[in-house]
Amino acid sequence: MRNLRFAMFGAGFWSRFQLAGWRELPGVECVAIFNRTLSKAQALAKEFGVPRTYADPEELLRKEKLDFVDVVTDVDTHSRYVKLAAAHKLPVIGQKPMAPSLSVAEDMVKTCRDAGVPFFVNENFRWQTPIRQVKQILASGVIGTPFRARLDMVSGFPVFKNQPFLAELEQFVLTDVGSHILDVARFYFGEAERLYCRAQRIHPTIKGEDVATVIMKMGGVTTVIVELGYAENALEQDKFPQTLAFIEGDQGSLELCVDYWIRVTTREGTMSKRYPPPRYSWADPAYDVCHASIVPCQANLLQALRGEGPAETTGEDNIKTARLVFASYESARTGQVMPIVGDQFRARGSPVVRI
Ligand code: 89Y
Repeated sequence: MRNLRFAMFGAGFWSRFQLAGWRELPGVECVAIFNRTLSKAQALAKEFGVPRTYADPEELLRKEKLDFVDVVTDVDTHSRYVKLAAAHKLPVIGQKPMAPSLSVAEDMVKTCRDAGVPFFVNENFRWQTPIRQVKQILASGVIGTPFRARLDMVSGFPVFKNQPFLAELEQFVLTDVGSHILDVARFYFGEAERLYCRAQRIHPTIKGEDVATVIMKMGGVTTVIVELGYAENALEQDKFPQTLAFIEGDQGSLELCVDYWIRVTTREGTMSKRYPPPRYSWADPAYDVCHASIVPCQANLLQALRGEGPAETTGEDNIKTARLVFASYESARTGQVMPIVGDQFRARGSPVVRI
């Protein structure tokens, strides 16, 4: 089996972990790194034994023989680099959130579709060990039809210390971690029909919102509440970066608790078991479950790149998550419920339904 050769675009916070994730997988190798600040690309290349670095993405694409490109840059540049890869007929993986607006995200998906180029999104939360286990339990039918669910990512973790660029985003929590949790909501409960969101800024010095609450009707039946928060207020237990869940079905209930415990309750009683993520030496222990999920996510994308099976997080699929993110902003701005109709949500001035 020939190694697939790729170039990584970007040498920031996530690049190191994604490169380490790729190294866990057989049959794939990074042959070049592009970064506008060349010294950052060089430092990363040295650490990971990547042979070549570039400060010009066009030069890289002209000189390297590649099978795909992995774009791990800031959100504002995703579109430019994804479209550049598409122009070179190269399959491309983009980072989440896909784009700074829905129209830009839709344009990226359309450009790749028109070019006949596969486009994937490195959306990894749904690949976390406990998140996948919950999916299996739901699919087993043991708790019956879920009628209500709460998914939480509420943390006191000093996220701006580790990822200072997050404090500069005009749109923060809904795009940063909201993209992940809304994607998990779709993974569990299907597509949303309508959505209401309230967003708040608690930190006085950051640009975007750090707290948001979204309520949706999903899959025709389930009321889903998503709670997001990086208020850095006093919490008895900080669970970063764990997603917690409480799901009520007509035959029982399920809880995804702190420290990866899953508790399933039916009329027979409660069963609990722990589903921790695998530990990788390269993962930052403060981000363990997130970093570990990079490996199965990239394994899934790699099998699709090899034509051996479908990818879950294609651009075509992830645009549905992006719609929920941007409908949330629209709802928070207008105070209105956003119907998510077919392929779009109805924006400004259209008829709305109040919950
Ligand atoms: O940037 C975010 C992500 O993708 O996962 C968690 C995070 O690091 C902070 O919200």
